[in-house]
Amino acid sequence: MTSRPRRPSPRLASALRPPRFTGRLHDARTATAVGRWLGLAFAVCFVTGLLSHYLQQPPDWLADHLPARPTWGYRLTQGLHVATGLAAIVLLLVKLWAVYPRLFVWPPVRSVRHTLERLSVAVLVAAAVFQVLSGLLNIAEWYPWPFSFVPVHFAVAWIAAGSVLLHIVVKAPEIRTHWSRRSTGTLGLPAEDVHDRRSLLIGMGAAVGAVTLTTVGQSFTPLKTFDLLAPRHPDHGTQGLPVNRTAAAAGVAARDLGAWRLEVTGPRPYTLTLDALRALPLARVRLPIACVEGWSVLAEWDGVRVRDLVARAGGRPGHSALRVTSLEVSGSYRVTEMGATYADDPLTLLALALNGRTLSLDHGFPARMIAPNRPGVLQTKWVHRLEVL
Ligand SMILES: Nc1nc2c(c(=O)[nH]1)N[C@H]1C(S)=C(S)[C@@H](COP(=O)(O)O)O[C@H]1N2
Ligand SMILES: [Mo]
Repeated sequence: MTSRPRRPSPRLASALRPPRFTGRLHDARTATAVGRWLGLAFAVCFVTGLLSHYLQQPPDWLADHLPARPTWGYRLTQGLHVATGLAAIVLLLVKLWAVYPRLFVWPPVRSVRHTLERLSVAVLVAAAVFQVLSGLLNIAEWYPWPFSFVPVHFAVAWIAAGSVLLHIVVKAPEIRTHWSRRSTGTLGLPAEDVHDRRSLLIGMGAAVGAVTLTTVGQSFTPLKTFDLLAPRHPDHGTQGLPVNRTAAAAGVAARDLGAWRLEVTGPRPYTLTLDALRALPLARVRLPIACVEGWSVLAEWDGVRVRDLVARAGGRPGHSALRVTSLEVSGSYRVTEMGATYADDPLTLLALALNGRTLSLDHGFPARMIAPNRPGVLQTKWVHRLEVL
């Protein structure tokens, strides 16, 4: 004996039915076409992000071997990190648009395998959205969250990278089918689809181009005229250089600097007044400040070579690292460490002047660090103590 299953009323049934998507661009082919650009942007962003991370927080065994060359290295890699991250926002939106009808696939779970696949996509989407949004808010210096940006952005990068790899492996058959243009015929897709897809991709390219053109001038200064949307303009700031942390924000006031002395500790410790420092042999270097937030500017710096200060304190050339302490009252970059390659580099200065004039208070008066191929956060301002380690 079988009992007839109870049917829901027609109205309820139509309310429960998932929406139907008739647009033809919500398909695997579009997802592949957009996905390869998104994958490329994520790959560049991930690698440059790792570089930035290990330049800022190297493990002990690496700290004394970080490369101080090329001088523009960090400027390039961090410029790319922020540019590809911004481009990824556009690409991610198009990709999500192409695939979102799958959220309505019914029934939502079909098998263990299907469930796992959907969960992995959920993790991927969450991690990708988190990375581009947290990065965007970071360059705007807006932190509307209770955690600290750097460790969380770093950790989620691994989750994103892992889930992208998993996604590529799971989707490999579809990616292979749709990768090349030639597969069109074999799939028998109607011709108008090709044109629609091409229009979508051209629109996406134009949007990426517009975002890049209006922001990349913050680090790629030949395009600075078009830098309309980036949070920083390379020319806006005192002495021709933007200021991230002002003296006021750091709690450094001109009236406290009267008694300033540079203290250098090591086997032969000493202190120097500003006049004594100025009387030492000075060097002039052209080096960029390259902020982790993506902006960078080339400038001319005058100061005392750090290797000379280290040698005078009895440090071993090429082997001594430094701990640098700022007058700043509090803040994550009050005390920084400099590995031996930087400390020994002839271009690394304790700078006293910027673009031909004494450092302004906002740029770190009386003395600041400037070293080649280093993240801006480590170019410590308002230096007052060097410990030769
Ligand atoms: N003591 C101290 N130095 C610091 C900072 C800081 O917060 N405290 N900020 C750094 C950051 S994030 C950057 S990008 C550079 C910017 O230098 P500028 O303000 O002279 O352009 O200074 C660095 N030096
Ligand atoms: Mo910075």
